[in-house]
Amino acid sequence: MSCKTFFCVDAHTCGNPVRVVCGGAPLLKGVNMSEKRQHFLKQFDWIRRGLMFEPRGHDMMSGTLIYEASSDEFDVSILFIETSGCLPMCGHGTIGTVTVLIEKEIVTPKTEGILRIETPAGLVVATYNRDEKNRVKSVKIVNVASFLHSTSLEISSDTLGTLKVDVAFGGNFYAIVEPQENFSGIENFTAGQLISMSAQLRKSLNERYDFVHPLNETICGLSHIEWTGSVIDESSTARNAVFYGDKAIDRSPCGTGTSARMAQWYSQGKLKKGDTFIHESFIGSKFIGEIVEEVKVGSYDGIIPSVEGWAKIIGLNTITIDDDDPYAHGFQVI
Ligand code: PYC
Repeated sequence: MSCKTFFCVDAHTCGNPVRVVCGGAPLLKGVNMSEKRQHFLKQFDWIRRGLMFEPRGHDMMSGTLIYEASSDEFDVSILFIETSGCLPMCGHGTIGTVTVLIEKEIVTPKTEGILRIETPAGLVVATYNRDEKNRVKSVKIVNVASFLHSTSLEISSDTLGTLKVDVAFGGNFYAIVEPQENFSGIENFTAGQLISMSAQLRKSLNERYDFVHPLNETICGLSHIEWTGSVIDESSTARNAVFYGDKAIDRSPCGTGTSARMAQWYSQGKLKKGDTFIHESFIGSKFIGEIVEEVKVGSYDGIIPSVEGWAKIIGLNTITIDDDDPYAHGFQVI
């Protein structure tokens, strides 16, 4: 019998959960986080399932495991875990993790105010500022290169009929569903309705098309559906509802989804370097995006986006996964 203990700080970023595992993560083999992610997926995915799924987590649960930086280039390394899997990159997860690492003094950055983070998808530079109580007020991440992968892919939705979607990469691949003849926009749907239509759409898109990162073939497959629609607050630029896992709608505006949407708008000529992009979530919380740089990603014209948001710590959580428990490795009710 074995019982493994994980020391976590639970937080949320603009409403979406981030469980930061500060102690108990397994040692991983690999020269970088991309290789370590492969090792984790092969041997330790039970940790992700145990910490993310019920009874220790829930359908929306998302988190990170913290590792020592693998080179002097970085202050810290992060592995993302979620109900949907082990993501190459997660924006809300990074914003929440930076807040935890700084407020709880788990990592001391080489330069105050800047945290250089190694993620499986590459370097992400976070800048943060504090309030008068020394709490982290906001975190801005300069994300990995993002690009529009494909446009106007036709796909059949069991519920809505034929849809046309663009697919963009912002750290994960997103199918972006904009209002069109058969989809009137997220404001006309409940979260439950969006969830009920998403899994089939994702499966059909993955069966019909290939989505592979041009510079890292371990980053492949369409994992998220980004439904879009009208803003709640007129000062916002756009609004989305990102579906992930099997039953989740992101409560935050989704950092990698925001990056993907900015890359799409950039390619369509609707957004240029230096422009601000205020993105609303399904619940109305906001991220502020900006195009920092224009770059090439393989043969794609892409961008380096930044995404700014806030997070709050909500508690300390010591979690055990005991082999004796029939639900040690978690379960999901779908
Ligand atoms: O913020 O990048 C993000 C994210 C990915 C999945 C859920 N949130």
